Amino acid sequence: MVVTATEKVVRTMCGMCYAMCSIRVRVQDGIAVAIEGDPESTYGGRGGTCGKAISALQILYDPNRINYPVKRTNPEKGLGVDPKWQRIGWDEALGTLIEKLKAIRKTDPNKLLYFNGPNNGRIAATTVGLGQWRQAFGTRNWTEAGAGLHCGDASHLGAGMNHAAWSIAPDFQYCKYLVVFGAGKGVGTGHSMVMVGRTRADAAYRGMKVVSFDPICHASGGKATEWIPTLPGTDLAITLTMANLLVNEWGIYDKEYLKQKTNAPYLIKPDGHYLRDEAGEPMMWDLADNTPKSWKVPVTDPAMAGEFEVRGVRVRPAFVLLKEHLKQYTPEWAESISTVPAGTVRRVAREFGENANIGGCITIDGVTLPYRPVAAIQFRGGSGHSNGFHVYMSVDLLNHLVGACEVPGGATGWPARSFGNPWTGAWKWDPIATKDGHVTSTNWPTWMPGTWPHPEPQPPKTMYLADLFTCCPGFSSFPYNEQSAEIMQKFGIEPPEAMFGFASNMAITTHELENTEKFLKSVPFMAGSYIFHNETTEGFCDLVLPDTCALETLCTIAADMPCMCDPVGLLDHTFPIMQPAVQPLYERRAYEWLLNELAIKVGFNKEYYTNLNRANGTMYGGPPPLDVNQVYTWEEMCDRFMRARFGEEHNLEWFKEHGFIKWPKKVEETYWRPFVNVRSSVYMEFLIDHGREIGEICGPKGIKVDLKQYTPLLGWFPPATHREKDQELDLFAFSYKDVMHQGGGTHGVPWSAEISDRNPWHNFLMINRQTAEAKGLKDLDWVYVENARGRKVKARIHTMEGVHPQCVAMIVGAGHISKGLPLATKKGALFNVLLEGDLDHCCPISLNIETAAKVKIYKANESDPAMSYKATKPRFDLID
Ligand SMILES: Nc1nc2c(c(=O)[nH]1)N[C@H]1C(S)=C(S)[C@@H](COP(=O)(O)OP(=O)(O)OC[C@H]3O[C@@H](n4cnc5c(=O)[nH]c(N)nc54)[C@H](O)[C@@H]3O)O[C@H]1N2
Ligand SMILES: Nc1nc2c(c(=O)[nH]1)N[C@H]1C(S)=C(S)[C@@H](COP(=O)(O)OP(=O)(O)OC[C@H]3O[C@@H](n4cnc5c(=O)[nH]c(N)nc54)[C@H](O)[C@@H]3O)O[C@H]1N2
Ligand code: SF4
Ligand SMILES: [Mo]
Repeated sequence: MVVTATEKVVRTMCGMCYAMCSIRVRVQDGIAVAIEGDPESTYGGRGGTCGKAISALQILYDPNRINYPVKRTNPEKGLGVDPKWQRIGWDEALGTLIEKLKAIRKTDPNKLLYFNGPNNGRIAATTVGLGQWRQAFGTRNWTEAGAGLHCGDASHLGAGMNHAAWSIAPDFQYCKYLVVFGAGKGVGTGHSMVMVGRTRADAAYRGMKVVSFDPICHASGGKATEWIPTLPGTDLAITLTMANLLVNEWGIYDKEYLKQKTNAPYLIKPDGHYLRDEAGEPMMWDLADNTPKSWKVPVTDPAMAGEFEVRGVRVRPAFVLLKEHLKQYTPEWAESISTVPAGTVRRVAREFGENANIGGCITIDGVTLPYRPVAAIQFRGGSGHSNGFHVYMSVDLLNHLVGACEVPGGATGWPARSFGNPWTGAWKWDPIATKDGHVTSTNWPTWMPGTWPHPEPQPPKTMYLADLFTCCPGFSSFPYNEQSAEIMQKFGIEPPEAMFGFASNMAITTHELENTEKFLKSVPFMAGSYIFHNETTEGFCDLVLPDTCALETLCTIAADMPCMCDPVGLLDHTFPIMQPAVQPLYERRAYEWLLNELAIKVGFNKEYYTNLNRANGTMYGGPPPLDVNQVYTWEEMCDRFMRARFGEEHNLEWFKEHGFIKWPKKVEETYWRPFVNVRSSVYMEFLIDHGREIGEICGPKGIKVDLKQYTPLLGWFPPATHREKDQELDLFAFSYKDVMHQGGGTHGVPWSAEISDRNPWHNFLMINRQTAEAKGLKDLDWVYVENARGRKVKARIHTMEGVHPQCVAMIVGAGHISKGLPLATKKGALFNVLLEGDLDHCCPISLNIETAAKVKIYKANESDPAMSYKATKPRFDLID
């Protein structure tokens, strides 16, 4: 970056997505004029950024930004209703909010439904708000718009259980063969995006092969060596078949890994439960002396085959059951479900197994490690379905079968292990063994204390039902969906009196709009901090506060959710801060500041500071940063956080100058699996009891849950799209994300909007050319896409070869109707209208909703309404 004498460079973090890469901002006479990646920081593209980062300049100076607090003067609420905003002062805005919060906290704090979105690149504000602030206020109710329920419920659950991590990525530094089931890792989306992209590009140059199963040849398929078109929600059929071929036909599996690092040798009784010793610990059969032993004592040679009798009970290792169970999943059967030719499934399975190099080793920095250069990964595309948990676990089963977990070249959860920084030892966490020898994390960012075990299901008290469906990491389509009010009423869960939070557009990002609208209209008071108006603020907020954007924000703990943005593989540990490139314009005030201000004024700052001192993992080396009997400014808190983590000399001033701090990662941190005595699950014993308990809680209330999926062995469960009864619905509709957009937050940014105007991937319905022709449709025709309930959206088609002939697809986040986003309105279509959110349409284990829909399409006129989001047809029960 060339800088003149009158200019300065500010080192900070990009806030355009949750990867939050290190950037440098050039500031001329107090005006931010250019952005580039920070070449010295490992946190990001080492100089590069993605296209979105640059457009942050336009967000900073956008004339449509919210610059002053406003209040609603129109008592009517609803999508598309004019709120008739009236500008007010901060004193009045804060006064109203403080009074409301005080009253609720005094009577019943659970009547506050706290909300936020994770998509804004303000991760600390998200986690602190949802975690420490909400807890200190005292409400057990929160919601995160479409987050989790579209993308991460199944993935984070599975990655937590099996990798003590939020997500998994291939170890691109050593991987040779990667199979992707619906993820854009390193090609446009996902965690640590640009950093992963950089290492993936190097791997491609080195010759790594990537096979992408995907219904469309967009970024994931387009950047792969091989794109294999498949139907949405059917990855499970392919992965189960690959597993069957590996273990039953070819015997390609890492027996030593399975014995030592998974529950494959645990002995299973005829009722499906573990055989346990007197202390309740699961047991294995030691072939060395032919005796059953608890996992807690050394077992020299755990049996992986055979049948044994212990205390009069016939038991078999879980691996025997798994092997037998998988036999039913043949390539021909997988083809009948997914349309992927049997020979292709067979070939990919074989290539995966052969590249796994089972038994091979590599020495890195003097440490010899197993070398398994293959990985199978997925994210929202794969597991965003009503069979999501089984999808995640069966994709990951492939990694476990060949021993490719947290070893060079394999699938690595990030960041499951950190030894702490060399100065103070802070920033430290570990994967450790807990109940039944299964792995858990000492740094887990959800409501659960760790990644395992999952609490017993309870009659729910929370609006989002994660205390009933306790595997759900905490985000669900409750209380927005059609069944919510009924279920809440049956369990005596009181509706909220107020909603407060920031940066979420839940009115349109959750699922179909009809029931979300109904719920949001029923909430008496809603206040939020935003940078732009959107469908949620205009339709439902009574009070909107002007937030700063990332370029105006100070937050030294912005990198506190390492699972979203930390350096992957062996790349250096790096901790950057977010700091203002320019002072906040107009009357914008940072949400981080607002949280502190409200805690002080409402009177729970002591609880808030206590929670902040605890934080996740061992974030602090010495004494906690905050004296809970003091009152601090946000700036003082930012300074204290840094000194407590990185030593007195690394105070706020030091970080303002340097932007980030880094230190080398050790081989044993990244490739921790061989060094830690923990096990992952290839057999889910706990699901038997969870299923029974959920049935006992829900059955008497007349609430139907698809309990068949509560089974310890991974199996094929057709997603809702495959259970749809209406034969007229001949196409699968699904959505994808694109590197140029972040959720629905960027479609109104001028540069991004201009690209979208020229790029068919952004505003069109993508359809296979032959399919369109067979329906008498041609490029640029207008059509309605309609789901089983008669909800429909109008879209313009773009025909191409690179989409499965039985599918249509749209970008997510387009089709805005908000007045506050003039460049985004009337562009593209709002895909979510087509998604139902009820229990029929969600994974009964993780609560991930079904993100694909069976639809029909038919010709429309350009002048027809953009959508008709209310159901015209009754609800059918899809659970049998
Ligand atoms: N640029 C950008 N980056 C982002 C985001 C963004 O909006 N834009 N959002 C962030 C968030 S919140 C998330 S959750 C992540 C999401 O990150 P990803 O999950 O990586 O991204 P998606 O594009 O949602 O889905 C990945 C792929 O799955 C495919 N797909 C859809 N259904 C199926 C299916 O059933 N099977 C298979 N095999 N493939 C399927 C899609 O076509 C797409 O190519 O990205 C994060 N990063
Ligand atoms: N239509 C649609 N539906 C989706 C998705 C999608 O991309 N589009 N993705 C699915 C997934 S995977 C997820 S995680 C969820 C996401 O659900 P949401 O979080 O509701 O997604 P966004 O549409 O990105 O909305 C984010 C809002 O935050 C605002 N914002 C951005 N930066 C800041 C900031 O610094 N401060 C404040 N106060 N506001 C800010 C944006 O202007 C935008 O209004 O939605 C799910 N559903
Ligand atoms: S990946 Fe995300 S954080 Fe990184 S440069 Fe792009 S938008 Fe910014
Ligand atoms: Mo997401």
